[in-house]
Amino acid sequence: MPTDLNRRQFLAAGALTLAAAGLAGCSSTDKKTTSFVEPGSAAVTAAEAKRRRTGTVVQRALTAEPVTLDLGGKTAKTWAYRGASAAEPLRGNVGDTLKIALTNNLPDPTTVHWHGLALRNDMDGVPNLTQKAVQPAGSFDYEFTLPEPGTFWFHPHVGVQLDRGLYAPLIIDDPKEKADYDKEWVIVLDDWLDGVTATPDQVLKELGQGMMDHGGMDMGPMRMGNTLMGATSPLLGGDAGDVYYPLYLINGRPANDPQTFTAKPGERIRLRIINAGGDTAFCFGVAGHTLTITHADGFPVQPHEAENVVLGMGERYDAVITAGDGAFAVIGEALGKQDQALAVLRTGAGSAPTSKTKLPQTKDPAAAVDLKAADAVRLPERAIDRTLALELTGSMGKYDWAINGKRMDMGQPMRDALGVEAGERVALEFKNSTKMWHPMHLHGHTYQHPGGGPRKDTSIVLPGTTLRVELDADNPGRWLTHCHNVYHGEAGMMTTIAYQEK
Ligand SMILES: [Cu+2]
Repeated sequence: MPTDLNRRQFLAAGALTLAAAGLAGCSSTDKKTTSFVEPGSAAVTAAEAKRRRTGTVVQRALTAEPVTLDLGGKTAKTWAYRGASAAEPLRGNVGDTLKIALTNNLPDPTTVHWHGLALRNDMDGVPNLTQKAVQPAGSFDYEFTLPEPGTFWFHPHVGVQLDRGLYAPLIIDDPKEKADYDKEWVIVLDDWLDGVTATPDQVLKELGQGMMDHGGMDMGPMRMGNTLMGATSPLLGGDAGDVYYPLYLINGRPANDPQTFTAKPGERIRLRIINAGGDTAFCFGVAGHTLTITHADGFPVQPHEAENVVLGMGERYDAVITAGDGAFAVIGEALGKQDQALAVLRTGAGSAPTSKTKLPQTKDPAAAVDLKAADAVRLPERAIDRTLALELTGSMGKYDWAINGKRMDMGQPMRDALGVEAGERVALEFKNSTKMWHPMHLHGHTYQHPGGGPRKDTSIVLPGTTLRVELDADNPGRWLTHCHNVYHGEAGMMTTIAYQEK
């Protein structure tokens, strides 16, 4: 019988051997051990130096702090950013240097992750992977080149802080782009509970206790504490979400105190729609208007007309509408949850829509599968050098969400990673073996959907399906890929893709 100490040593040695064998299995080199590029390495600096730069510096201060909000008469104590919000986006031109002085006035550590940006790895904002978390009363200077134009956003990458008020859009303009519209509005959809019914940490605790499988029940959503049972949507292949939210917001405003956007009839308006929710997919539309979808996750697509579009958490779509005459409901229907976020488009007389105004129920709202990348951003055809299998596993009952059966602990330094080499064409195969949909997100890259589909960084993977996407490994570093359901991610549905040192 080994002693405890010997047994621990034995197990540790076994784990190392397994990790090394796993890496050797997907490496084309004959190296016995593989080390990964460090976030602060010369390779990361060299990749940054290759980005086109304008020389302009956009400098802003951002303070994460406790605040009290008035949400349509409900008082909510929450955490938010001073210096940016849904109503006050950060904005710069492609090639500008963004310089953000973050101050942490929260009682907990935090970071800022710049969602969707192929930025330098050491500015990606992932604690224990690309930087140390910023401690209470501490600060951190983010500084990086804005790599691509488009609709992006940012949020913390610590715990479930994202489900508080800590998020805002980041809009990157291309001065050379022809503006084929008269007005532009940013529309941030969110599901809200913090300071109203619970904190996100309390919700995570409740979810962690597990829920009954309610497969087959069709009684509509039923609230149990801060969780929901039976919130289903055929658009999401069944279970739509598991968290009860008392409010749904557009640009921080609830349905009983909606924001009113004004325009003239006939004006063309570009909408930049962002789902900043924690556990809610939205079906978005403007009553009486057709959306012409022009961008997915910041990147241009061949224009596609639809009544509505579905956004999983972390996804963005840009769409152009031609304003009608009157007052119209701008709606984000919270799929499966029998509630909605509301704003108002007003161009003339007419009574304002209320929270009871419904979107026309289209059979077939648009989603990524309906879109094709614009020619300018389509990846050139190339043979695949490496395929990474990412099996999504876990269940509501055990709340053991994982990738390839491993639950990642964000509180620990990186122990292993799926390796890639710079210069490779890599295929990612997200195979959803769970009974629930997952909005999967990759940091630092924009992959392409199959068949010339859209370039994206966040994609809905329906239960029982496999989504295979391709990317060029051209941004060295250590990058997370994870479920953007903030509760699934924090429970462990995350893993790391890391560049091997050459
Ligand atoms: Cu998930």
